[in-house]
Amino acid sequence: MGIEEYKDLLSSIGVDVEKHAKMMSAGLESYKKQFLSQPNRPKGMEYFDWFMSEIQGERIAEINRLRSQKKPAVGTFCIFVPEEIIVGAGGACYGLCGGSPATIPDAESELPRNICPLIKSAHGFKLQRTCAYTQSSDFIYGETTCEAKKKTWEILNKHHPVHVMNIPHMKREKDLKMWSEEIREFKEHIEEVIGKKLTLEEMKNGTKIINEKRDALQRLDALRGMNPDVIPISGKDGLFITQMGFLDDPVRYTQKVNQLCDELDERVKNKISVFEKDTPRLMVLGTPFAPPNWKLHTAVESTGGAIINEESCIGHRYYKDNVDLENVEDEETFIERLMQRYSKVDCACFTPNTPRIDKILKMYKDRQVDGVIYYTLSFCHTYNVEAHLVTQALEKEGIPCLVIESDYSAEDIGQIKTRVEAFLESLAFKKKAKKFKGIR
Ligand code: BJ8
Repeated sequence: MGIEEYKDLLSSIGVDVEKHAKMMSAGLESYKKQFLSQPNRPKGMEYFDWFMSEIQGERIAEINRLRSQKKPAVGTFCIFVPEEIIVGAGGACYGLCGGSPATIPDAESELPRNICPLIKSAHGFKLQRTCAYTQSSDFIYGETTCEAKKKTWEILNKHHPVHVMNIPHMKREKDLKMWSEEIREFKEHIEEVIGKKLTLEEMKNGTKIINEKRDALQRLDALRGMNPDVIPISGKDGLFITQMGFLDDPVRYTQKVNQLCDELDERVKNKISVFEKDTPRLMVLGTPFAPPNWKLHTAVESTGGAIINEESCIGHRYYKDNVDLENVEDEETFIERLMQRYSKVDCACFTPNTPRIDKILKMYKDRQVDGVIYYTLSFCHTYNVEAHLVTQALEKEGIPCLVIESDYSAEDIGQIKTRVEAFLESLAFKKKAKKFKGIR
């Protein structure tokens, strides 16, 4: 079905249907150009292509059907949201639109120009009423990870209900205790929305669903990057699948990711790669890629490189840890386990954040990568400042790194491509030299 068929639904939830249709057709066009033209895509991508066509249609209808049964719908811009509780309540937890430059001019009527584009884009979507996910949500989950987000919630709350969770910036015992309390409060907020108490079994069931989804993404991650001679899927498709994991129904999504992984498994066995032999293998580190932010991946993969992993919140940081449900017999222990899992997230909002650096070095070695790109959104102070510590550690290990700071505009695409090209040339040169010396 096309978006046209959902016009009545979209207008009933307050979407500006005309503007929304224009935006969607531009988005679908850009998707077609950047994704469908790739050679030798796995057959399993057909589902994700279909999902893209229904992203603001059938999926929105599904979410609104849940809401009509008094199930919660929660939108978020951050992976600290305890989605296990929402899914346990039978509801939907999803990422909100925040990756397009088209809504930024509107946002700048209320927000300063010099803050991160993700926040401005997201705020603009609400002001324009062009994100059907925002319009479908009972509330937006906000957190206190960075200054710009924290203050934006106060303004956004005037247009849409926001529940703010206080995320500590250190991980001392007293901080973790507070974190558990915040999770408990979040659970109570969900109970208010649905008008009933949640049982431990329901929450454990939601956790199993999300653990399985993260398992499937870990499997995809390994298939993308752990076989040095084969890259069975493009980085762009890998990123897109991960992005869709923040929107799709988690049970269906897990099944589709696993199906695709079966196909990739075969490709690895048969050495079917989507890139030519010796294409430089790159890992991307840093801030999240909210759809339709495909700028860096398109620049790299159209210039002769392959991205095999994203050390990002739309990536490895999201799925690397699961919630341990072993011997969880009461709510207290359950909340504690959720907190333990979430406190392993190594967002740059924490100080110190050294486990992130150790993890990056390990990921680099495990995946036999040729180089890394440290990507940060403009004006993201935490990731921008942390770049210094990360690049210093990389340098010490002799790991080639390119730092790119960018926003959502198309203005710097040429410049990014030129810098990536030069970086890839130097990597190709190093690769040849290593081969000559007989080292991989
Ligand atoms: S856990 S990375 S999703 S906060 S909004 S911090 S880019 S200036 S998104 Fe994030 Fe959660 Fe951390 Fe991940 Fe910077 Fe922009 Fe802030 Fe951002």
